[in-house]
Amino acid sequence: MRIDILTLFPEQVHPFISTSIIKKAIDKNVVEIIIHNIRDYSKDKHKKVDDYAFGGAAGMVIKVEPLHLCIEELLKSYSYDEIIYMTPDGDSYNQKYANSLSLKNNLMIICGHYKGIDQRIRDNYVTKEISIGDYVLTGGELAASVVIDSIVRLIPGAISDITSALTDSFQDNLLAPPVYTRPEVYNGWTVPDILLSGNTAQIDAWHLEQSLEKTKLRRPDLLDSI
Ligand code: 6GU
Repeated sequence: MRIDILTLFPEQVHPFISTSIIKKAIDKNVVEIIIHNIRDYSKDKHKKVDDYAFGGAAGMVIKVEPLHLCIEELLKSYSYDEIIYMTPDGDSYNQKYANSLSLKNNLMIICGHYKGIDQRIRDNYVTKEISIGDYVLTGGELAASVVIDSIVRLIPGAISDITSALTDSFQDNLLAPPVYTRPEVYNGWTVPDILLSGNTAQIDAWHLEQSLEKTKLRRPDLLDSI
């Protein structure tokens, strides 16, 4: 997979792709992530990339030209399965969405700032608009990083234990059951006997029961969609 990120703040995304699973996936050529600074495409002599909103709305808007030039430059060399704009007024992001994006080859992700980007970019290029939750972040960079993390870990080869990704919370619309590791007793605190029994059928049943119980308590809305 190739992911192109368009941002005014490359330094916010950079540390994220230089560590952990994402870094390993890049090193293993499972994914290629290229960050583009929108400001490099400004024709303005002061490299200005934002301007006042027409109609007098409060806040600055990212101008159409630098985004247009940056996108067109990339389109000369690549075609994209999706051109994604990160925005709090986008569609809600969830595991199902992550699963579907993880199957794509080329993604472009545009990060907004201030009051957002000129609508004409959204109308003419963007194919998906994503929000990661009902709160407002300063910019799309953190949200893009969240989306990239959730996608890359699903690509075969990115994490060594694929069953680990498949048994995550949400993968079956259930929250994950509790987990324990050695020692069996610590500070007088014990591990449920069933997990030490070696009876895999009973252990699977226990996991499912715990998942259902937790989901019923914390996220009953998830059970409606099963
Ligand atoms: Cl994608 N961007 C911003 N700026 N804020 C958000 C968001 C995105 N998703 C939730 N809040």
